[in-house]
Amino acid sequence: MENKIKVAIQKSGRLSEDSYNLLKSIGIKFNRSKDQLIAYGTNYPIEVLLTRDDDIPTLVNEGTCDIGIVGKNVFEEFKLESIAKGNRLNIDEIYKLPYGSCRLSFAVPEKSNLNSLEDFSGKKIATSYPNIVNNFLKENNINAGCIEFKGSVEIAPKLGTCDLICDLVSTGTTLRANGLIEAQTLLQSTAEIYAYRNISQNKSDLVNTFIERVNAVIKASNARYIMLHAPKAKVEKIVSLIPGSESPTIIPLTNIEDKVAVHALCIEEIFWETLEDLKAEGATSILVLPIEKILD
Ligand code: PRT
Ligand code: ZN
Repeated sequence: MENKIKVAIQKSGRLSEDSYNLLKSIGIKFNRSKDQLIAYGTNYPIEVLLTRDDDIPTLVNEGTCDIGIVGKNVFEEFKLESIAKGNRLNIDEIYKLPYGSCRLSFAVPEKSNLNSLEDFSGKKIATSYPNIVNNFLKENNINAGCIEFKGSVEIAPKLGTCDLICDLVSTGTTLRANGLIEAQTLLQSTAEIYAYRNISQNKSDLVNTFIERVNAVIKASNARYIMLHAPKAKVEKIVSLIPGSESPTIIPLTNIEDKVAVHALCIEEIFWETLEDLKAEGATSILVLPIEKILD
């Protein structure tokens, strides 16, 4: 049996660069195939398939790939379509990533009188996510029709094809440019790691190591190591101001009787205001260092 994991990521699009960088950040080095569609790990038993994002859930669900990185929006649509068709789901969501964030929302023309969900009854909704939308309408007892669009959903109301749309929104600029107002949100999405449910034992160890490494890098990305000198009388107060720190190390200082060094790992971001508060309590020589990896 092949002792190598296969990972599918988006070839070119909004998630490509972040996904490729994530693989590099966990220490994997690659050689690309001649056609550039597969990248072979040179120092980890891994093959990375570069593909359209829409194909990723199917590749993982069928076990062609062991892991896939794709937006939750794409996965949810695949899941609901599979359920509607009575197809078996062999794919699990295993890790939420901090990129690709967007939301799937209804949007209505500025000059419409569609003010609440109830007003959508009897209307036509253009979307690339018919299964998510139909499921939402059903759950909310709204009787509206869906028209499937593969792209450029935002122009559909102007063309008179629909009354409102349901599409991904990030900054909201595209909606505004098309005279649309965001209404109800159906789904919050980010890129996520999905895995094949029936992974063989020899591969599952490799997948676990892969996820542990991802977790180590992602946890570290917000974390900081803080070092400072604190007056002995103020140690308790100063430690209480350090955000998300677990049991800081207190070290005596050579030749300085009334101060100690405090070292702490902070798993939360440290803002300037916190540093200013620490200083106000008497902390000196404050150093904040980035962290590359955290293994628990
Ligand atoms: O070619 P392939 O099929 O692989 O790519 P694609 O064209 O289907 O997808 P792509 O690369 O556009 O997006 C990949 C994934 O990025 C999506 O499935 C989401 O999970 C995520 N993502 C994050 C977004 C956005 N933000 C986003 N803003 N995907 C699309 N958009 C579009 C949206 O559809 C709308 O047209 O951007 C426009 C809105 O953006 P704002 O900033 O104007 O609101
Ligand atoms: Zn796509």
